[in-house]
Amino acid sequence: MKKTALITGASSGFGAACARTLAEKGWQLVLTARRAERLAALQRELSAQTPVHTLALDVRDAEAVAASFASLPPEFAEVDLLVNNAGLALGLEPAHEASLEDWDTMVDTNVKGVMYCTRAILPGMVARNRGHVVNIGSVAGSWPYPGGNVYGATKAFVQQFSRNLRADLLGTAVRVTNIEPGMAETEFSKVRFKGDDEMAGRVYTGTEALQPADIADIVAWVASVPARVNVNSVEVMSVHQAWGPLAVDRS
Ligand code: NDP
Ligand code: 8X3
Repeated sequence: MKKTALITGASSGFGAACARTLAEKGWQLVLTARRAERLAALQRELSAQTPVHTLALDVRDAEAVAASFASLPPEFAEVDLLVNNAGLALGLEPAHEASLEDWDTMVDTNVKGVMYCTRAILPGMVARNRGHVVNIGSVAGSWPYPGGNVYGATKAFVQQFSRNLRADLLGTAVRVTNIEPGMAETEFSKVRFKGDDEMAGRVYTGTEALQPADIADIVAWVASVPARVNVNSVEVMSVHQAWGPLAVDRS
């Protein structure tokens, strides 16, 4: 019988790539995001390969997350792999100029969405003593940069939440991994710059960023290692990205 992966944010970027890679590796899929038409297109693409169930869902809606995960069709109800991928950055302004509304949206999606999805799926995993939660964190959760303020802080939450989950799950076979990518070419920058394609394009111009399939391969790998192995975290950057020096004000 096929194992079931539930992917949030499957309508684009890493999430869609995870769907394609996991389908190839023999997983059946529950694909969720807000844009139902994108999920339907992905379902049409993949359903010859593997069973796919789609769920239009906003991860910020605690009740909708709990209700829709509790009423998955029986053949998809036992989730073996939860990929908490839905997330976003909004804006790159310094903290004193940033929009509070953007900050709320990032906290609601990247922090609370991950909490809601995990809390809904985890009891079944523990009861079955089987399962894996893969969170998509970011290098921004460990390394500060100007304008990263709340986005980076939400990913620091994801990092520590992942570790604390594993602490709670000791004694079970349920695994937790935090994947921490650097710059990757998805719709991330288009969302961050609110539809400004030129600004978004500039992020990736003249360099070679990570591609969605690179992250999907890592998700598939951490899920495929022997059951005794828990990959706690994977930090990954393009070879064209590295850390900068500490900043000093000499004005
Ligand atoms: P994309 O913008 O391409 O994809 C983001 C996905 O998240 C979309 O499928 C979107 O679906 C979904 N999403 C956003 N808000 C919600 C919501 N409220 N409810 C449900 N789904 C939502 O970006 P990426 O693929 O790059 O982003 C995926 C994850 O990777 C994010 O958590 C991001 O922070 C993280 N990340 C990205 C990096 C990058 O450089 N690209 C690097 C490090 C981490 P829809 O709009 O249809 O709801
Ligand atoms: C996305 C990577 O560096 O834009 O999490 O924050 S970065």
